[in-house]
Amino acid sequence: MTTTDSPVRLRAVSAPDQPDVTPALRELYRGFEQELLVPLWTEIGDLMPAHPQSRAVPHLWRWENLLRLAAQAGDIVPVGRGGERRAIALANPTLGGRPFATPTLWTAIQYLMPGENAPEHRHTQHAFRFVVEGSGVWTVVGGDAVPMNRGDFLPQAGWNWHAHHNATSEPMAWIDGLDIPFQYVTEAQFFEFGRDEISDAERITPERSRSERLWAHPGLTPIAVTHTTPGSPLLSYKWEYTDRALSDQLLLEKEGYAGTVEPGHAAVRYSNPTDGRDVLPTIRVEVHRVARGIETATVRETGSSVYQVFDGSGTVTVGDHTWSVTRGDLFVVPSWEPFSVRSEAGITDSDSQALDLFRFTDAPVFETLRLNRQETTR
Ligand code: 1HN
Repeated sequence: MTTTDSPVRLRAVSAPDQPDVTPALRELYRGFEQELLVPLWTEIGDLMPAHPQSRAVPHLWRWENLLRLAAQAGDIVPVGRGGERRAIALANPTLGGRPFATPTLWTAIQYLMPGENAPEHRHTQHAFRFVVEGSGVWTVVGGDAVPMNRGDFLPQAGWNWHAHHNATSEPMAWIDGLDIPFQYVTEAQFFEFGRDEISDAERITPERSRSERLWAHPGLTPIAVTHTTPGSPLLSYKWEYTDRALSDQLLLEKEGYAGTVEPGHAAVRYSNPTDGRDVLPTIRVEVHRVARGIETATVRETGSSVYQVFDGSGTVTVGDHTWSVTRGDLFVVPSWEPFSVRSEAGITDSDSQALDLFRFTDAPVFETLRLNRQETTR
């Protein structure tokens, strides 16, 4: 390789912490370029920052815009083999136009028209669906048809066969979260096409999936069932349970008992019923309820998050950005950016509408690698 072809480009610069720029130094640098060598004294800053400096930036996507564009795509773009899904990903403005919401997390709005089927496939990427509004689609995971309704959270660990079908006369939208950007770095991904059509026996519309009938009984594990694949065997966490867990935390707080994160701020994490750990190996998922008029502490953490407003409205501050947010809006909190929330104050005392935030993060990866750090800054 000649020096001019080398991807290594070294510039001799005059700086207090750099060697004097002499003909000998220039020749040394050409030698490094030719041998594909990079000396530490020209590179260290950005590789070992004193604190995390995310390549991503805080950003907000408005649900009304996503929904409008997804509906347009519904009219124009067919769903089928090839693209596989009518999923439209959020691209963080500083990640080079790639469909990455954060350096580790993918987020998309997916849209399925009446009667449509998204064909079966499987991949090593861990995924979930969350429904902010609408119903009528069943996702079929390993032959188990799982209904999707407002507030339901559907984890979908890697390597499970899955397809979706809209059994109604209305289009439906939801969000998908996956660890695609993280797995892209690992270079350990696999993907396989399944059948083009699921069987009639699977194109059913039960109110509860088989997985829920087996696993969705609090504190009760079926004795004869061993679950060995990664992630949760429970394929849907219905909103009714999430809602009750959050409202009970706030009621208990009023009665003088512990349980909330801080006054007026209830939160739950979706867990795997077989071991109590995160629902997916690489993704943690939580729902936070911030009571009317409450402002949370400002927290920063290593690792990134994506939030979707499930209900209510308020103001969120991420680093230097402050946004008013309302139902469906999505925003990103990059690593180590300070984050706080203020829910809208009630107009009357009887106004009970809290701000409900759905959140997912890459925390399980950071905890496994012992890279998790958290700081309350105010
Ligand atoms: C996928 O399989 C789904 O199954 C959604 O709904 C989004 C984005 C990239 C690759 C596969 C789904 C996806 C995806």
